[in-house]
Amino acid sequence: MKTFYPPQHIEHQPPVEFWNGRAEPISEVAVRVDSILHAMQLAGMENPLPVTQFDLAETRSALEQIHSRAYLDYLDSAYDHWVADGGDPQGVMPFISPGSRKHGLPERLNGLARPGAFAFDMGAVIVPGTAAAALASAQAARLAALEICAGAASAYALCRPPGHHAGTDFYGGYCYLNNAALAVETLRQAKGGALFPRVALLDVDVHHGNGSQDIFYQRADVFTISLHMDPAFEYPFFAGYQSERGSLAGEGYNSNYPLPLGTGDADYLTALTLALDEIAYFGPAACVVSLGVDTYAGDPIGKFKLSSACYTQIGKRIAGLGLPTVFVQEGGYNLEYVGTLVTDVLIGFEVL
Ligand code: SP5
Ligand code: ZN
Repeated sequence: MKTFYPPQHIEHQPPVEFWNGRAEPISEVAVRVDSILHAMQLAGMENPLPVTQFDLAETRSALEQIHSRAYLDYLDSAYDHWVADGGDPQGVMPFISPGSRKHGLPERLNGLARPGAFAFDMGAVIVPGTAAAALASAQAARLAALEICAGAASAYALCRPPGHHAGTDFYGGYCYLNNAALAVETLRQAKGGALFPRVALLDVDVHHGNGSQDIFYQRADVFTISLHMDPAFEYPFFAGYQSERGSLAGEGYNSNYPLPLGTGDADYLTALTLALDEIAYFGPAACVVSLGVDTYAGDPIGKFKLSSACYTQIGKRIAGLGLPTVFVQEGGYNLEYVGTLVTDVLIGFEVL
C-alpha cells in the first residue's frame, strides 16, 4: 500500500508537556517516525512518499470542512501573537481558560490569552514549526484518502503530529489538526459524495478520539467508533463514555467502547469484533482507521496490556470488513516497538 509522510514534522519538537502539574519530557517525539520508517523498510514495504510541495490554499479549504476558521487562523498565528505579547519563546501553552464561553470570544484577544480559547490541555505546545508540520501531516492523510478515491484498496498516512484529539475548534493531546477527520471528509466529498456515501471512522488508539467524535457528532453519514481506556480513569477524562451516542441527525452514529485499564488481547479483540459488527451494520463504503499503537503492554503512557502478537490480528480483523481503508497514524510511544507494531497491523491487513 502507498504511504505518505510529512518530512516537515521534524520542525515540530515541543520542549515539554505539563502533566499532573509537572513539566515532563514529551512522549510524542520525532524519532517515532524514524522507528516506523525503519520497520517499513525492514518489512520490505513500498517506499513512503514524502509530502513536500502542496497547494496550501487547497488544503486550507479542505480543512475548513472540519475545523472552524477562527481555530485555523489561531493555529497559523498563535506563536507570533504569543511572542509579540510577551510569551515565552519556547512555545505556546494555555495558562488561563475562559471557564465558560457564555460571553463569546473578545474580538481582540491578548496573544497570551488566546491559547486558552482553544487548547483543552497543556500537552500540545505550539513552537515555530508546529503549524507547518500539522498542515503537512494533514495533507498526508488527505493524499492517502485520495489514493482510495482513485481506486486503491488501502493507503497509510504516517502522520506526525497526530490528530484525533483535535476537534472543530479545540486542540490538545499532541494533536493540532484532525488528520483522520480530513481523510474521512476527503472520501465523503469525492464525486459529490456519490463515491463513498457513508464512511466509518474506527479509532483504535488507547485514548478516546474526542476530537473526531466532536467533528462528526451531529452527522449520520460518518459513523465514529472508538475503543479506549475508560475515561473515568484516564485521559481525556471528559469524553469517551458509552452514553455519548451522537446528537440531532447524528444520534446513534457515535459509539464508544471504554475498556478497563489493564485490558489484554482477548478482551480487546472481543470488543474489536463487536465494534466491527457495528460498522458492518452501518454499511459504509470505506473505512478510516485512527491507528494508535499505544495499546501495547510496553507503551510508556498507555495502560492496556496488548501483546505484540495482537497487532497482526487487529489488521486481519479490520481487513475482514472488506472495505477500502485509509490508515492514519495516531499515538504509540514505545520507541523500540512502535514501528513493528504499526507494520504488523498494515501487513496483517494486506495478507488477510
Ligand atoms: C495522540 C495521543 O496518543 N495523545 C495522547 C495524549 C495523552 N496525554 C497524556 C500524557 C501523559 C504523559 N505523561 C506520563 C509520563 C509517564 N512517565
Ligand atoms: Zn493515544
